[in-house]
Amino acid sequence: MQSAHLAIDLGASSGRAMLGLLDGEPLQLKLEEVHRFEHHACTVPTGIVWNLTGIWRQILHGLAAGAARCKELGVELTSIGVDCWGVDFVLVGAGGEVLGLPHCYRDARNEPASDRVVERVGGEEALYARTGIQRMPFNTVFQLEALRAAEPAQLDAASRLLFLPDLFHYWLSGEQATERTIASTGALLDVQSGEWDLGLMGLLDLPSGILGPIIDPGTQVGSLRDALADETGAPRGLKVIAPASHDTASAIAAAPVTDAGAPWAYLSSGTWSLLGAELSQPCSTEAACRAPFTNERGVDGTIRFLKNIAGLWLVQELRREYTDAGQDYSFAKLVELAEAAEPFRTLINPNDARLAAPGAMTPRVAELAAAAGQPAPETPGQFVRCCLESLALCYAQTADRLAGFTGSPIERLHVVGGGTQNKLLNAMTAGALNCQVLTGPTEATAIGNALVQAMGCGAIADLAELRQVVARSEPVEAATPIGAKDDWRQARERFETLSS
Ligand code: LFR
Repeated sequence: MQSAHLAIDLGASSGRAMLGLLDGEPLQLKLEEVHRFEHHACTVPTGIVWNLTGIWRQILHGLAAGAARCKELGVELTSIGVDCWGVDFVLVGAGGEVLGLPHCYRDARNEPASDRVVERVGGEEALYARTGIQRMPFNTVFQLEALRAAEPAQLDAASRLLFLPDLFHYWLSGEQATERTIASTGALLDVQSGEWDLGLMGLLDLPSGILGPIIDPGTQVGSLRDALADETGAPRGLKVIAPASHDTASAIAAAPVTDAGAPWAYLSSGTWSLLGAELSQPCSTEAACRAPFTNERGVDGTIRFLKNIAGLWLVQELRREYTDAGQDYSFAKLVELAEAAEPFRTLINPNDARLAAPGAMTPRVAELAAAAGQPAPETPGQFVRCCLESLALCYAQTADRLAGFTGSPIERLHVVGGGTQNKLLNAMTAGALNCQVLTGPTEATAIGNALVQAMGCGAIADLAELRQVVARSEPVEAATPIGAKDDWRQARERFETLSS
């Protein structure tokens, strides 16, 4: 065995510990799930917060399970690294103490804060020109303003801002560092240099001293604290290596691209759908701001030029609403009902801001449909079909806009992540887009996480080799389109009248 890497992959409602075993000549990766858990954002009087110590406990369970599995296999655990959703953070004091619970990015307090920040910096385009980040109300720069308004004492006491994966790396190793891909989600970096935009902090009267050293993905943060090694049975001195700590960056790193020459795009599909291209230089023009596309940082100095699309969040919230009402549909059942429902009955703009907050989804979807003069969905199948078709059309629209920036039509879309299990959505995506749609790996985030750790250990040279390993290790399927080309064309014309 060449090496064994434990990828802790945190999603917005669940987390997993995945053991990545790297072996063979040429190298191949075998991935095993050793621990999985659910977690829930909690509503408290001050907003929606994450269950920080609950997640931490589960990370330790994952570490113990990974260590035990390695012993069983007779291999040495080489490293551990954490990836997580973007933008959310904690402030810590001089003694390393966490000053308050991290707020969930869907907290309503961010919206008005984002207006105040945009006004202060002279408009949305001025902010974009500096940071190259798509305006989303939850960007860390807006969350900091919301925090300043609601909990100013925290900012006064803060000595460091840590994004959630940075915090877990700190708790694992005792060392504080900020990883670049996760930092880039916050709209706090200078788009050109990839370093903190200290001028922006000044402009917003935010203390720039809370921004610490930035490290690149694959950098060792430190070694596992002895007390944790003893508690979990993990080897003493285990390397704690920052992967691409932003989950989307890890997922895109694991796109199984072997001929990078042909124009390809990616769709990281899960709670969110992130569709874009990999660029070598940022693109922060006014047109990119309007599109809008974001310039997040990726592995090996790449730029993730992508758009945030609502994603399977819509279906997850529908499901939660039905469950709360006593109708217990599995995700697979909802997709099956959608498949049987009438095509193209109702289309919505999946990115409408009214759909972003947690809560009952059916009234909001019905409201959007009514406003657009369309029949409101009535059955679960109709609601889910409406969401999936609207997502596929939004993917097609975004791919076309993307081609306008990259200068050549997309020939191939790599769909990666948990959303690839939704075969109906894959088929709709292939129907709506005019290019080849390849799906897999499903576990892209954990694979990217583990392999960037391997890069950090010197087992893999660079991103190109990393992707060769993925392509060798994981099956990739071509999606078969559903629906007639003409129907998709007409639906797309309808969709264009709805979306911004
Ligand atoms: C996906 C993701 C997106 C980010 C959103 C909020 O899980 O990380 O990339 O925009 O969550 O953090």
